[in-house]
Amino acid sequence: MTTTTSYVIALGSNRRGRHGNPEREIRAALALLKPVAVSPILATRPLGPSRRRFANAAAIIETGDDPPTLLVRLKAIERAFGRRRGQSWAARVIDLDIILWSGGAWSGPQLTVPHPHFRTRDFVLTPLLAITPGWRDPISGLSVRHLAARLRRPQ
Ligand code: PH2
Ligand code: MG
Ligand code: MG
Repeated sequence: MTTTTSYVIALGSNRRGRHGNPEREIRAALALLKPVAVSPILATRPLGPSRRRFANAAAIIETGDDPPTLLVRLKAIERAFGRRRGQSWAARVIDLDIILWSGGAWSGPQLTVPHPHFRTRDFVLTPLLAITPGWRDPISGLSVRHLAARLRRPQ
């Protein structure tokens, strides 16, 4: 028997690669991930030191992989797209982050799920809102819809 697990993946790019501009890089990565749901691809302002605008999207995938196994696969795709390691906030051809999974919370040496910062990142929550508004963050107990509304509320 194989058990299927659902994952929410965030995709980001702010550098051209062999597939073309950031939007094309996202489309090429989506083709490999074979998602069951995909958000629109948005142009977003960079958070952090990189000056180039990003293309961002989110997707739901279903797989038998556990989180560390999926992470290895995502990193292999990042490498194949020409991503260099070790410069975590530099411009990148593709960034594939595990945001949520159907198994609740996961913590290991390389990986924490839910993604520790997704609750405060508009470029993650806005695409998520398009595909999984009702998905509940297992840590805060709040839905994606609620987290997005909270982030947008004026302070
Ligand atoms: N990713 C980062 C840092 N800043 N800004 C935007 N708009 N989109 C991203 O995907 C992004 C970012 C680190 O992973
Ligand atoms: Mg990443
Ligand atoms: Mg990232």
